[in-house]
Amino acid sequence: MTKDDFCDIDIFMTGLKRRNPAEPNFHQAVHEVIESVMPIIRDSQAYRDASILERITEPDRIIMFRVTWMDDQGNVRANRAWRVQFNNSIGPYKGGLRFHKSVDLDTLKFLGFEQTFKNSLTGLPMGGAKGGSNFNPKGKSDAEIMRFCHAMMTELQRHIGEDTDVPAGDIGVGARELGFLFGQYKRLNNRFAGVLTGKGLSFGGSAGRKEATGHGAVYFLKEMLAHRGDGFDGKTAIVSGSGNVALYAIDKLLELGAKVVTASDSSGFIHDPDGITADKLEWLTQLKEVKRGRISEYAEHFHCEFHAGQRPWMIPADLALPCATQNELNHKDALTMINNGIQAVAEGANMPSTTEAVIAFHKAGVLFGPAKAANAGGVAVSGLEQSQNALRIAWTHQQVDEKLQEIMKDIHQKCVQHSELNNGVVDYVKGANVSGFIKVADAMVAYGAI
Ligand code: NDP
Ligand code: 2IT
Repeated sequence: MTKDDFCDIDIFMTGLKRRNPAEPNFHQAVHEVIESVMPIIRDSQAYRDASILERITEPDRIIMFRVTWMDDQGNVRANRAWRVQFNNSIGPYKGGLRFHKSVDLDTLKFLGFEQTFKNSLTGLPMGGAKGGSNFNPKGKSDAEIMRFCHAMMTELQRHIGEDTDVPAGDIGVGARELGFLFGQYKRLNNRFAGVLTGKGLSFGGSAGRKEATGHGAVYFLKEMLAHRGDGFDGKTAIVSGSGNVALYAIDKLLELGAKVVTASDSSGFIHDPDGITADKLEWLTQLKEVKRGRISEYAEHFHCEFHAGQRPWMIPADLALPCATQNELNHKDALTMINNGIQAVAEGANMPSTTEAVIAFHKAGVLFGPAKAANAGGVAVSGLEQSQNALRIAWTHQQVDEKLQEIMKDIHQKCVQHSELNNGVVDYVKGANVSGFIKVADAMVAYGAI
């Protein structure tokens, strides 16, 4: 293959698929970035000479290991875990850990690849990584979760460090899991250092980290709306998920004056046409964060509809925030939403919209905020947690929130600067990909062939 072949998207993708067979999520994530950045690769002799595309799509290293733990019945159980250290050109590896039965190498490679550009967009010195396990936390006792987390950290601890790789939470990994993970790191290493983010407030966590992804996604949506002279007043929103990202996205939407009519989990969604109020959200947060109950209980408690096995995209609304998981919003959903008059979509989850759905939104002139820009607030506040840990200080909630708002504004500005108009609407996908890519690629060029 010649260097010029790397400037042809189809030829490049054929090679990538051959090198990474049976990894459709990774292929999807790479394809979207390559489409956006190919014009600048064609224009840049330096990027071509450095084989940037070939290198930036290859993880620096992948660590795969067994996690052995004991369940409450005394059975010995084994799971598989990974840490994909994708790229540390602009800072120590940084990215979450996911515990879900669906986790495999494909999922973690797509997430690590996306994280590299998302972290770049934040403007903070963070490389890209992702990790996790196919451990299924559903139905497990606190003691089982603790034993699994301790066993996982027993191996992971040798691969992480505040200047090496700093994991955090993701699906199935929240405050409880991060506490167990950090406790085991500290026990094994006899060091209290910022090797994880999303920690509890009493042991080095940052104010505002818990809220940051959801709040940040709504701040990004606010910027997209403001850019065309619009706001939240009188708008209705549909949200998927009822985990960390969804709950705090709903919280900020309510604060800024939108009406939120849906939330979901893996069993279905609730439709509350009167709107989720602050009191109802408080109840839902308790249900999900403390009782670890099912979303259908909301419908029973507040007497509204529960749609089993369905996603909320059929409910008419002005705004949509997919905040559950990848590829949860497909082409058909997008067409339904467009027919129902959707105006803007902000991705709280990672890659929740399929490629065809994104194309449909663009064609219809819908404002579309892609994950790596819209949900970057979470990792941005993780970066601020690292800074506070390094300085051994703690900023107030207000200080962190002000910085988060500035960062989301800055990401929006970068997207506008690096995009082009698509149907008269800013192409945020292109803007985010190009802006995130350039910083990482320039660092890689500066290092030479390593
Ligand atoms: P949580 O585990 O807190 O919540 C996940 C939510 O999504 C739950 O409601 C869960 O339902 C639902 N869900 C998960 N998997 C599926 C599935 N396969 N089908 C349908 N519903 C599903 O995770 P987070 O809120 O932290 O993460 C949500 C998304 O946001 C993910 O894509 C994550 O990568 C992304 N993200 C998270 C960040 C963070 O800081 N936490 C930062 C940036 C992005 P159930 O409980 O029934 O499984
Ligand atoms: O997808 C993500 O950005 C996260 N799960 C958060 C990563 C982090 O390091 O805070």
